[in-house]
Amino acid sequence: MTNTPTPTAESLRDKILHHVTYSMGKDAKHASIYDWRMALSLALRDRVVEPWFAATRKTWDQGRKRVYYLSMEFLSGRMLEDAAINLGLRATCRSAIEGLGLDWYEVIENEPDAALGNGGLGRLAACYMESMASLGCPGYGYGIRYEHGLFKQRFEGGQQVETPEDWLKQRHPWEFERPESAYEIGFKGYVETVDGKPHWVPGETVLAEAYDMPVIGWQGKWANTLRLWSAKPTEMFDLARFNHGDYAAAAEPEALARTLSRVLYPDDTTYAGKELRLKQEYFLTAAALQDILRRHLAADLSLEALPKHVAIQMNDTHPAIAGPELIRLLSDVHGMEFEHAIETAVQCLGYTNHTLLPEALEHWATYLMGTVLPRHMQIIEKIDSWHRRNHPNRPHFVGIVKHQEVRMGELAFITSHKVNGVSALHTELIKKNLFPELNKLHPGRIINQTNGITPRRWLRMANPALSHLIIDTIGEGWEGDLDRLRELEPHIEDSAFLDKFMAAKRTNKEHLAAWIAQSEGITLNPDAIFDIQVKRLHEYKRQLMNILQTISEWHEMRENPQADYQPRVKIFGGKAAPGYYAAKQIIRLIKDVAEVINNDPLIGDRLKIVYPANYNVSMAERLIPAADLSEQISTAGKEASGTGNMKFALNGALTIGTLDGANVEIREQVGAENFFLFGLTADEVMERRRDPEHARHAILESPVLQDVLQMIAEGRFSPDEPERYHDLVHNMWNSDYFLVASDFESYRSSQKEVDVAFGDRASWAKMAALNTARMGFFSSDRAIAGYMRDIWDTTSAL
Ligand code: 8GP
Repeated sequence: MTNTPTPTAESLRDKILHHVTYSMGKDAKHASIYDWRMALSLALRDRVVEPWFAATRKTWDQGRKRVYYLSMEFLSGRMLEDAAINLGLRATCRSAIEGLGLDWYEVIENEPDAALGNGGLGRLAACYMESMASLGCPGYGYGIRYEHGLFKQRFEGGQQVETPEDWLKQRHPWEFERPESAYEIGFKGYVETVDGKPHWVPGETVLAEAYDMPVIGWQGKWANTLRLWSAKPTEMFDLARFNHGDYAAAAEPEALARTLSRVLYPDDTTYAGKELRLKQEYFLTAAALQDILRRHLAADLSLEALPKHVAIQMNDTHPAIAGPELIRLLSDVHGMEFEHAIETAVQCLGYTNHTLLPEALEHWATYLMGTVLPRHMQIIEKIDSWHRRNHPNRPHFVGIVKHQEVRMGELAFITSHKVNGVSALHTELIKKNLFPELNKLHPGRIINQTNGITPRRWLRMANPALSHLIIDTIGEGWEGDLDRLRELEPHIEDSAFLDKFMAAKRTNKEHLAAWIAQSEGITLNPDAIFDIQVKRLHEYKRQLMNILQTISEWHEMRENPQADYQPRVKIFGGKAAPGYYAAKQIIRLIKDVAEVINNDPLIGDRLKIVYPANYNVSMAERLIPAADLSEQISTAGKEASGTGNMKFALNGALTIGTLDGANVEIREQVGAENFFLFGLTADEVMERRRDPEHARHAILESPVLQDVLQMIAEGRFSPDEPERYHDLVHNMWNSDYFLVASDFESYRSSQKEVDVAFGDRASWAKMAALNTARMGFFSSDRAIAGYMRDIWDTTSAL
């Protein structure tokens, strides 16, 4: 698509020098690493612009349908190396940088992560943007340009401390500011009737200004746009007040408006019900919809034809106000008949659900909705009556507004033509438990699209050692057609191949060990099992069960020091929501246990625990390729899908896991014999909870768990404050909602199987390599192809 010749290292070096001089305004002699990183990014960005324009032209020339992905979160991580990979220029960039006498890693690691997301849902949005570009699916991502992304995590005395993240302190080389693309967004006010029609008069307005980032697909064949909105005041500044010397008051309107895009809400899977959050959600959605309609109308297309040209995907319910807003724009602003506006909106919209946890389901008090968005509250009620009229036989409680609350899940469901879950199991649970009545009224509306991950970032970029082996073995091209990894299978019987597979893993483990030695001051044995659990801290993810099992292992080693143990390194990573006390206590416990075990002379390097601070996308890129064992141990029925589980298995880690989320499908793909399964199933979990004494019973049946809990309760890991974990232990005995006790023994014996299996390196190597070879299904290209076919009704423009 691009006419520019492929650069050589020399020509690229000249471009970098050009940008250091003219974009950064620095003499090469005095340029800092930051300047060089910026100059390289700008040189690469220059290469993206042409395919980006070409893709936009083609979309319009061919009258292509456009997909709009609305998400409050995009957890993109670093962009430089990813762009280099997709342009096929990583090696060229590296030699250009080294030709300038610079260290490649120092340059790429200078880039801050774009952490505009909390976890799974945000990272999925980033993978999906990359796959849409790779598949040539014309589309836009719409999000918020938060000034501060997810907080930075530090540990003080073993406790999590949060500090603000400030990725925009430096210039962001990948974005283009579009001051001309700005929309007024209203809040509050009242609804009046003008010429017999409702008319909303907002009481407050802010401007949403666009910042565009190109998203380049694999091999640079297509590029889409990620458009992030930044809030600006409609009037900059109150000059009259300024002239009266009231400087603080003069700046007030600006400060207030900017609050809207100031920070990402740091809660993962919890719902807070704060007015600012509702405003952020509307801010994103309203700006996106105005932009979508403007573009559509500018192409001389009728609003009747909107569903033919536009598909809008809502990433969870956060942008679910899109239904009422689109109906408002079509009917109040553009004069479409109300019911027809609803039907048009429904044909355009799709809704992806990412969690079943009751505490995560959004619902807004009607008084708040009515105050912040008075016209939308009316429209929501009209949608409800329309739906009731169309389904007179529905049970009385089915609807959007209930107990003076607007339930955003029901709203998103009713205003979408397709609702999807993110793994086979999760989709069944949505049908059965979350929307059983709506599912009966709308059979076929709920479908499954199992999540996926981009193999470009999560294998090609993050794991050069394994990628090179794969290329040497089956050639190039698997990055864009991940099912081709199956061609590795015949090599599984070849011991030379397996040796190389394990050598690649060993290289990654050594790199990780070197980084941990330097950052944490802990020496790791690269021959140990690298057993990793990285994800947000949540009780349902059961990091607690992992550390309890670790304590039991340690205790056993001390009791029986002569026995033969596989050395292990337990690595944890992840952030707890700032207000989530129980999760923070689990972090503290892990840290306290690490302190004791890592300094136990009887144990040496047979067991180590590390918990590096501030887990983020770039740390994941370091850890995952070095893992032998992937911990996916959530209470069955709670993890919608997981995507970390896919990244690990693709990189040749074996999974120890429950039958939850996508684990089920991963196990089917890689083979039950290459997966360490344990624990209750989702149905058994429901059953077990009926026993109010389940925790006590399970603990009484496990003397090992009793000992472990006793040690914690006695302050063995918190001698300075022996009662520190009394609440936690009390909760284990008396409530244990996530069934840690019930699954403990099964988990522990599965871990014993891991030890045995790891003892036979040749057979372990086979299992690990089979995991890589059989993970093709989990490419986000497959997932996006599914969305295009089943939800968006569109095809590739390539
Ligand atoms: C996550 C799910 O917990 C995870 O299982 C899934 O893989 C991922 O979404 C992508 O589908 N859910 C969230 O991240 C989530 O619900 N976050 C919102 C509350 C912010």
